[in-house]
Amino acid sequence: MNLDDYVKLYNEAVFDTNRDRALKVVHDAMEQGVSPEDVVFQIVLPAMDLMVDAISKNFDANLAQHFMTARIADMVTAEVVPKFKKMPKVVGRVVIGTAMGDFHTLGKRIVIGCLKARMIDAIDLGVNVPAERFVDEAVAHEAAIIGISALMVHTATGENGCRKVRQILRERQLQDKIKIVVGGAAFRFHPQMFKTVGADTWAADAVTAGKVIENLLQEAQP
Ligand code: B12
Repeated sequence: MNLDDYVKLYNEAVFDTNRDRALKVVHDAMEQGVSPEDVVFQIVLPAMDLMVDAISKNFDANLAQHFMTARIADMVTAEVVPKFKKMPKVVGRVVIGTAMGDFHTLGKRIVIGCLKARMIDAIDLGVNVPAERFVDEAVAHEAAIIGISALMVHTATGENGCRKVRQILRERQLQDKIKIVVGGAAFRFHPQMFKTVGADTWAADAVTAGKVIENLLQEAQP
């Protein structure tokens, strides 16, 4: 079998939400000489892209499929990346959590899977995160980006969410050092809303989040 065969088998497995089969495909591929780098960049990340297209453009995938694709990507990259010939440089660090008052977790978890697959160190702050904690944790972990997930209009636009994080960054004169990226259903329903709540940018889905955050991190580097 060649790389294309493994790509096909892996895509089938994640679309079937079959974690064990997906992991077996990866293990078989590596036993047959596919490099760990090709596993991540030719198999796992393109499968995430396919899934996002399936869910957002063609509407022929569901939430469970999306979720499992990201979870499997997270597992595979955790196992395979340490086997890279040259350890890829971590692109940067992000702290990410769900806004105060918001307990929705799925979107954030998927985003974290995608970030890790892109060698971005993502620290999960959990749900219902107070604004001060976003900033304190970003400073403590020297993260260049705060990611805020908000699924409800009031947690996206309310005084205890992104607006307050922005205010604290301003008060502590951290605006140039730490950027804010937002996402979640509330922002998907109103794509310009990130500006009114004081975020630097936003992303509509986890794959785009990975790309947007990677670009921001690269810009932030001296
Ligand atoms: C599943 C769900 C729940 C589950 C949550 C389970 C869990 N563990 O997460 C349960 C049942 C618990 C729940 C509870 C509630 N929910 Co609810 N829920 C949903 C639902 C159906 C799907 C959300 C979801 O997981 N989507 C799938 C993920 C993958 O998508 P996503 O979150 O958008 O994330 C993607 C992107 O947005 C982006 N992204 C996400 N986060 C981030 C962060 C960053 C930094 C970036 C860059 C990108 C990014 O990437 C993700 C992956 O591609 C939505 C409807 C909807 N259309 O979104 C309602 C919805 C969000 N819920 C809603 C409401 C009202 C509630 C409740 C108040 C209901 C109630 N009366 O109790 C409670 C609130 C609880 C609370 N305080 O948080 C409303 C909000 C309405 C509004 N206008 O504000 C919605 C929109 C449903 C509706 N149409 O009314 N909910």
